Amino acid sequence: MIKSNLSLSRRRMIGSLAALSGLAALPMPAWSMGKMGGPVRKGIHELSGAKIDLHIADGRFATGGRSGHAIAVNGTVPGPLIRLKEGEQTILSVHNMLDVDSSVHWHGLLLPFQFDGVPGISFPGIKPGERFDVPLTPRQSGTYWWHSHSGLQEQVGHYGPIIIDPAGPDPVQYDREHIILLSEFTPMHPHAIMKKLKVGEGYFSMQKTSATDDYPLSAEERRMWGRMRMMPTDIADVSAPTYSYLINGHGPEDGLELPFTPGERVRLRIINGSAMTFFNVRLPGLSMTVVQADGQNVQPVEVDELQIGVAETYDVIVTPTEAGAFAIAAESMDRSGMAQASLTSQPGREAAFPALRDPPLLSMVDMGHGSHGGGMDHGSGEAEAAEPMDHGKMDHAAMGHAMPEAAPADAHSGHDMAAMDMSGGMDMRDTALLPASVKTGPGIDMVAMNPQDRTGYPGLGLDDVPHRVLNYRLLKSLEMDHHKRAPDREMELHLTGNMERYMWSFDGRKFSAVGDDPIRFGYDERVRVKLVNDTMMAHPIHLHGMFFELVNGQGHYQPKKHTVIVQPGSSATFDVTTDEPGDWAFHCHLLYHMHAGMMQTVSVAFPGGAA
Ligand SMILES: [Cu+2]
Repeated sequence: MIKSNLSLSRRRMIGSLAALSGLAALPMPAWSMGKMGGPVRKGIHELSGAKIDLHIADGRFATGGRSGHAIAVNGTVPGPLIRLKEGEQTILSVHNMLDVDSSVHWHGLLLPFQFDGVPGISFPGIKPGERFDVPLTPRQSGTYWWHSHSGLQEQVGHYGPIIIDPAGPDPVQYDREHIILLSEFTPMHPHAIMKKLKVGEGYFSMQKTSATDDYPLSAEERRMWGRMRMMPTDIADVSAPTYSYLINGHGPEDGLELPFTPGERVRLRIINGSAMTFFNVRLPGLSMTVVQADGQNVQPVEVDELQIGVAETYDVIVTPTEAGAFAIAAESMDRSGMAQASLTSQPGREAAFPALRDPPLLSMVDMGHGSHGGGMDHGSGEAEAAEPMDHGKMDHAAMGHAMPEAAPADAHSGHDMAAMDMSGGMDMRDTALLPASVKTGPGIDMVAMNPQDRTGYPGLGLDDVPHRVLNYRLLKSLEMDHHKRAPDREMELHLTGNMERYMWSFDGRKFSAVGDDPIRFGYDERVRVKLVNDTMMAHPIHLHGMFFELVNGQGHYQPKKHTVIVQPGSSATFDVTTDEPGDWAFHCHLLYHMHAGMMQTVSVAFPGGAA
């Protein structure tokens, strides 16, 4: 679907660059100015048609006894659902009624780069009181979303869903649909959060280990983590004591109900629009059939739970046959809180929500000591994802000795810890292991010793649950890619950081638009990009403007994605055809990581231009 109109629209797009730029930043009429500081409504109002107006303004948001400043779009958090049809043109007219610059990025949409909405990379931003028009003819379909790319506005409500209905019949059959837009609310100002993160990485962590807690760690394991000045509970930078987790703007106390009629196939369009939170999504008593990932149709795969990284989307089908109320439970990955709603056949009947499960622990595999199979093979049964780029570096013997499924959680850390200790200590920061392209310095406090592909890992804490969980290797594109090209070249990019100083970067280089040295691609190159995560956190890495295909062992059925989670201390690899010219953002979608510098510009040459 994406391929069909590509060359035509690209030519049209380039030809009309100059004409279109005249639409940008027209002054707004005086009557539409002024602050909308009133209470923010919750929920999702649908907009469609040839012209869609979005008004960005200040407001006050409240849920569960918490209230504070928010940025609402058209008066709601989330902002409106933008519902479009593939092939039908619309104009998205963005009005900035804030007293600071703003922007809208259309996450996952294919469009000319100057409308992609990233200040400093694709356009200058929208000044207070000004308007920015985006002409868009969708050349794709599926579930997407939009959000601010200015400062930290995304944290405070500036986001909303996008659905593009296909021009032809939808391969996904459903009787009813609901958007499940996951996000967070906090009354704390996002700049205060950023400041606290810089002061001390663990400021927000309420799950510290200590000698007296009841985590299943031995004294020796505690000493080991202590010597490394790290904590196996360092999972989320910001958690439930700070955040209320929301579904469609509703906190747990708001009792959001989503209706169904027994026997219906209900399509849930799950969007992780949060700033910092990975969620484990499940509906106890119902299985979920995953039919789409990041807006791209996949072959149906039935699971009981899935982990969704920040900025990812999954469409799932559930078919409740009995009347009643089912819990839609989206537990934060660190299990400090839950976003929840009831899928109910009777108004007023709330579901019974599951209790929060015990917090998971990081293991040595998360530190890049990939000598253990933990998580390598769960779910797929395939020993090796994925045509690794460099066979010489792969530890095949180790990979063959993968942990059996459902190994007890403490076996991971326990076994590895012992092995580590016997080796007589270790260098957690052996920069000799890094390629020359990585800049070493205080911005790097860890180097993965033996990073392995962990696309078969279902996500932290989900490798030992007693039911079926999604992982990337289970994703197969619905349609075969007949024209799959072998990569022309390969590149390796390291995700780097210093947890204590809250420094985050690509290849040890903090992003700054001023001194930017972009990643350059020629026009229509085919590049294999290996992302190596030298940190202990999972990073959801998002490429603007183009889909990439995840190298997950599915050959001609590699799933297309716009965001890939790179698990701690491991690697993930994608292939991309660089056929969308212009400057695009490429960054970690954890908002405060991006803000700290985990970002780069990807510059794709125009046809006939130099790389
Ligand atoms: Cu990150």
